[in-house]
Amino acid sequence: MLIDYGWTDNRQRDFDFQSGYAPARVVEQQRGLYRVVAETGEYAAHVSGRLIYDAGPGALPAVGDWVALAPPAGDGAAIIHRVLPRASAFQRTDAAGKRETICANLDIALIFTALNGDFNPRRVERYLAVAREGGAAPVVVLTKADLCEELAARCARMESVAGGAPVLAISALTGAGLEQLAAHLPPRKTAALLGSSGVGKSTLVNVLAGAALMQTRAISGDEKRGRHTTTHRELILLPGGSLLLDSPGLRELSVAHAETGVSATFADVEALAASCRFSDCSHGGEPGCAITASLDSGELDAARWANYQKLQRELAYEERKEDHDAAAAHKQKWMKIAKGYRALKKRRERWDDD
Ligand SMILES: Nc1nc2c(ncn2[C@@H]2O[C@H](COP(=O)(O)OP(=O)(O)O)[C@@H](O)[C@H]2O)c(=O)[nH]1
Ligand SMILES: [Mg+2]
Ligand SMILES: [Zn+2]
Repeated sequence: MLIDYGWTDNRQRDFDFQSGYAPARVVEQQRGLYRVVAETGEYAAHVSGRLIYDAGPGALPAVGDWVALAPPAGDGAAIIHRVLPRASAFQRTDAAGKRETICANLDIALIFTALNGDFNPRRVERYLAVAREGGAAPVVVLTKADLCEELAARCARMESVAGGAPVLAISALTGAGLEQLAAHLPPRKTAALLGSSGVGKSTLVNVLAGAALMQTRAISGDEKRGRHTTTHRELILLPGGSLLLDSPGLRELSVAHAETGVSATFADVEALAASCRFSDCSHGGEPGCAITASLDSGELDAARWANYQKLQRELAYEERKEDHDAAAAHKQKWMKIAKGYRALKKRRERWDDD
């Protein structure tokens, strides 16, 4: 059972069975409540108080995590005592500035974008950066091929930004491309589904699963409305043996910390920039600027260059913000210490006076 969920010989060898805990994988999370799959079955689970107390930033369990579990005694919930080392993870910073893991142990990131409407290579570049940062191998999935009349041109445009990641066109409606997609989803490997709402992620999950597992957006006037969802689950074991992760949190991934991912996604642009005559070239028309030359010749797409600059600005903004936050926290800490010291000194003076 656990092998179906991606448990490997290496993990088996490294797991501390002496601890009395059992290995399990998190398949769903809703706030503090988890569902996990262990060798002996599926359980509702809580995180132990000790783990909550000890957990560093992003260290609490997330969907896809392997954990050390105390199975339930009687009808109670199981308890998660430890999170096993992650092979990869998608994280974000919440509104309060705290790091949070959205999902873990992903092998593949399926990056969805629809072939109709607002077909947008810039958004895909963003997702490519996030996927690479998270340690998952990206596969670009172009959906709703049945609604697209310029399939070959759009595929070629995507390929030009994908940096070697496979690009596949599919239709959940006609079944086109599904076999090619299945070839990228090997058994026991976990693939996260990235992409804006409405591009057809849940529809694809249902088609691949052969069941209405995920709620899909109802078309207005659809008489079938209200009967789609049977079970909600974020990590889904497909009949073909691969695992798909369709978590709501994945919609909120930002490029904020994805410095390495951005570099990998724009390796061509960074190589060009490195070949400018001046090492501090601002690419604003200096002599010997390789970027300007490539933009002029059309070798570098202006929109791609603009997106690279935009993502760099976002990274820089995030860095400055964090420096600012860290400086503020540092100052506050010292002010508190200084205040405590002054209060202590005052009390001492009073004692001295007595
Ligand atoms: N024509 C067409 N429509 C699709 C296809 N896949 C999904 N849709 C429709 O797109 C809408 C959004 O799909 P959904 O799976 O809910 O998107 P999600 O938000 O990414 O999960 C629904 O109305 C689907 O019926 C497709 O391959 N072709
Ligand atoms: Mg959906
Ligand atoms: Zn330059």
